[in-house]
Amino acid sequence: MIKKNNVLITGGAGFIGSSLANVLLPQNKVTVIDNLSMGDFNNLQESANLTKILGDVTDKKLLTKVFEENDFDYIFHLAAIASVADSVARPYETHQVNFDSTMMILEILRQNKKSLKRFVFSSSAAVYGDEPTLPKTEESTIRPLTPYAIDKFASEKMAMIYYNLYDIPASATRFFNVYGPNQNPNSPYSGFISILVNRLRENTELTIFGDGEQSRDFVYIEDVIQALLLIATSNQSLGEVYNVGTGIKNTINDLTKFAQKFTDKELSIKYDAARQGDIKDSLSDVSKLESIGYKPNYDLANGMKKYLNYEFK
Ligand code: UD2
Repeated sequence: MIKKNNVLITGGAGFIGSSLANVLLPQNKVTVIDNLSMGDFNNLQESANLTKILGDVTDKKLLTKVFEENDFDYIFHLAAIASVADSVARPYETHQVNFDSTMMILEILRQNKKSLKRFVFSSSAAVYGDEPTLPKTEESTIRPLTPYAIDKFASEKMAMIYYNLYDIPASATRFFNVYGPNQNPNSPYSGFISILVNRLRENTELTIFGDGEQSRDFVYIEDVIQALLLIATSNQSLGEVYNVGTGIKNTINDLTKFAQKFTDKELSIKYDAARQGDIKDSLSDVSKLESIGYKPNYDLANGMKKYLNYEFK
């Protein structure tokens, strides 16, 4: 567990960042940087331990100042433009956020890492692309198909190189499909589950792209926080990258049926053409993460029950 430390969370007002901040805040000083493109400072608990910075991770002047004024023990670099499709539409702009910001932070740390214990970079299962062998281990073929996936892969590799060459203590995660409270449903590229829950709440039409038989490894936010904390604190994880999932896959159709049954609501559903570049199936092998103590506590049914109870309380 991380206690009495100074922690920086980029993207700390977003879904994963704010969930992590809220777990760390009671016992740590937490600085959050966020440009509120998807995040919301209201996701964060009020706390004397919290410093909120409204700003962009591509702003070198701002980052330099933040690092001059603070001595961080842990850095979780979660800020990103997390939309694959957006990276296809705006490859250069997303590259600046998804790669250049990582490089900039690593470079600041190379010049003065102070008392840094760990830099954790958030990568994505997108790096595996459409290579069909399942489940994905960290050694599986990497076949990035979009600027997003390339930037994530390049960032995680760069972090590992900064560990090997310059002794910056770095680790990386490859998130599968994360879901839970405070995930913003308002972008067309928001996570499917956040959109589904929003449609149930507002009683509006849900669009399923493709036949709905595509499957994903959906991992509940609490298990993701467990993984982030383990990766940040384990000695074994230095210079290593980890899949973060559950090792179980579910289809979009099954998930939709489950959510309707659980909430006793019937949705109007429109089936539309599959999204360009959509992956048919995605599934993680989490044995590497398990080797440092990870034990997912939520399968999809339990995670959805908790999430839906929270949303419909
Ligand atoms: C997830 C990540 C993405 C990247 C990728 C790696 C999220 C939000 N996105 O993309 O950042 O890491 O994995 O492979 O976690 N869908 C619908 N209707 C909707 C929205 C989505 O049918 O309104 C479908 C979508 O076409 C896809 C599935 O639901 O087949 C899951 O979509 P997603 O956007 O939640 O996540 P994914 O796997 O495309």
